[in-house]
Amino acid sequence: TDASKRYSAGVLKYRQMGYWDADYVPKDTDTLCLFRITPQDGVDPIEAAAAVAGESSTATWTVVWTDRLTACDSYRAKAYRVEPVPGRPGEYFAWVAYDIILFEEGSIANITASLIGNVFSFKPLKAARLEDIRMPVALVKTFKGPPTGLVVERERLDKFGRPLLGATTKPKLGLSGRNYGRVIYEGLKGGLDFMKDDENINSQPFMHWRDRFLYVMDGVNKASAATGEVKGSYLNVTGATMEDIYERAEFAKELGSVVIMVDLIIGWSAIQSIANWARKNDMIVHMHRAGHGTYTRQKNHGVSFRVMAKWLRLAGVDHLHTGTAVGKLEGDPMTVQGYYNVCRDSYTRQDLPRGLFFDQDWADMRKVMPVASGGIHAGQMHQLIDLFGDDVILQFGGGTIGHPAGIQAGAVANRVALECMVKARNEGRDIQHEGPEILQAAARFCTPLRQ
Ligand code: CAP
Ligand code: MG
Repeated sequence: TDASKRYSAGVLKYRQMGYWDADYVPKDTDTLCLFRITPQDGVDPIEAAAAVAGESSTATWTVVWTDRLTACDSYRAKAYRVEPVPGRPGEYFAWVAYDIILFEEGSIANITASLIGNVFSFKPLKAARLEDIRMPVALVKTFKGPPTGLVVERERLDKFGRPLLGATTKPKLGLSGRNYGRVIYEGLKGGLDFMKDDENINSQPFMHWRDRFLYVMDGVNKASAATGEVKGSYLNVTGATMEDIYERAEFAKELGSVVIMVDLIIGWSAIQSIANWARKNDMIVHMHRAGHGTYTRQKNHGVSFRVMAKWLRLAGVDHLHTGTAVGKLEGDPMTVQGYYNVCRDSYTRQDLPRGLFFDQDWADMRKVMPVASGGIHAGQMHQLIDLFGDDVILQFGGGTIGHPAGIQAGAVANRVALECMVKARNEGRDIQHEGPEILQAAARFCTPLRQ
């Protein structure tokens, strides 16, 4: 084929240039990456792995004179292991080690510019995916991590021993400020802990951001007063510029909100900046992973969400959408549980069935509260608690606002389903199997749940 002529051994020289070393023993201070690569037909997988190591560290396509002006050996990333992916002909796992000198301290932008900078459009590969990453403690400690973290968040909210409940306000777009505030009030009054702006609500003509914030906080304050519980609503501060984002965050603080929200699409540096702001202002940062599917969905190309979750924990988010495994959006249970581990562990252990290829020492970095969202409802409460335990926010948008008897009834149904399931679990019942029965029993005394 054309490809084999273009890329066969003798044309690619990365191996010869020193980017492959089968005897390399990774150092504790190295960053380790596992790439899934699909070389073009006729391209030697080891040469392809060496090319990934080369292009994601120091190399270009040929030897350059200026290499001799650097301590080039330690600056070269080393591909050190290549294995066929079981059951996936043409795909190979390639392990690559990067010396700590290659990365600026505390900068996800810098790490990503190297690791996912060029290699994903590199011609000798049909496809490439960054499956997992192990960052050394020495690098982890250059990041500040979540501004609040799940332990401190529970203390501030005074809520323990159960998952938290939320809901995304619907319809996504089009409500006026006053109608929007009404949804917030009803959801919180009915028993939810949080309401949430949707990913694409910013400052459109039908509701400018200041109106949204004012009416939302009015609803939050009235619901807190009515229930005696701390309540919040994730005010989406996503905007066109960092100045807009800061202005919106400052206003949220002025109105007494405990939480702000940003979308993943604002980018790594903006995320790290807003995390710094939140650390100084005692604010919880809710991360909506809008756009992640463009990186994460394809199994042979892109970046897995476990890698994104690791970078987001370092960058500094408190809540992170991590998938449901049972709702309307793709994700299989074991893989999704692996993402939850990345958010909540003190030390993440290698766990191949959950897609975790490396141990990751978090050096006591604060923990991220994972968020399950996307097409879930009270009828799945037993499955959600069984899969994810207590440290999770269960978010039902359509599953609250679509209740036949109204928004407040939807919230009541969710809170009652949650409380009865946690109680049953604490009494030692097997909720995975008895869940539907437990819900039916509670529904006899709770009209909204029955509906
Ligand atoms: C959910 C949602 C969330 C997605 C995000 C939506 O609404 O508001 O944005 O769940 O996905 O727009 O679909 P429903 P993820 O509760 O009504 O389904 O958490 O996977 O990032
Ligand atoms: Mg949404």
